[in-house]
Amino acid sequence: MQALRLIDAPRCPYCARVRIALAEKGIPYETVVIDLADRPAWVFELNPIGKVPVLEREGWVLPESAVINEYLEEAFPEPALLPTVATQRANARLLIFRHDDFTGPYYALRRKEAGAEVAFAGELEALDAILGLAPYLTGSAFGLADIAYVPWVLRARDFLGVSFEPYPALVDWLARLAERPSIRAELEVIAAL
Ligand SMILES: N[C@@H](CCC(=O)N[C@@H](CS)C(=O)NCC(=O)O)C(=O)O
Repeated sequence: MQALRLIDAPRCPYCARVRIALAEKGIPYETVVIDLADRPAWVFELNPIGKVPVLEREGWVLPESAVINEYLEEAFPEPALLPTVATQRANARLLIFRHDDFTGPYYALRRKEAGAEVAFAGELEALDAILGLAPYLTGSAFGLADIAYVPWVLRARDFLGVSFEPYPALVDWLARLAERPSIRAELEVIAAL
């Protein structure tokens, strides 16, 4: 197989999405870690907006975590990270597409903006409601929607001091996810930050 290369930053939750998908699928890859505070100029040659993650495969370059993970799902279909039923696949994509609604309040909370705590609580409540109906965000199987959200949920818990007591289904989901080697590896990355 042609080697995959991930331009990565440990503290980046978008990079975490790709690390988790690669680990779930057991895809071998090389990592090039960059310092987000002092990004090398060549990152802008790969991605004009200078953001990571960036995936490279034999000179072909792909930025954007959600697009990278869709690519991985198509290029490496096993194990599947999207449901097989079209309506459920659409539900997964909708959650990923609307992820900015979740991260807006998350980053506002990180910046300690007024009202952010309440707004982020509303987002966690919404996730908790979904997870009250099924073990994973898009139903009975772990997949790309779970991967899209969990890096921020873990960082909110571990770095922003958010209490998860009001969200029992979310707590159970995190416990289920922590049994997966891909998530355990991320927990180690977070612990080392
Ligand atoms: N939409 C992008 C966002 C990636 C992103 O914002 N990455 C951050 C690190 S977590 C970054 O590279 N920031 C540098 C910058 O904003 O200039 C994705 O999903 O990959």
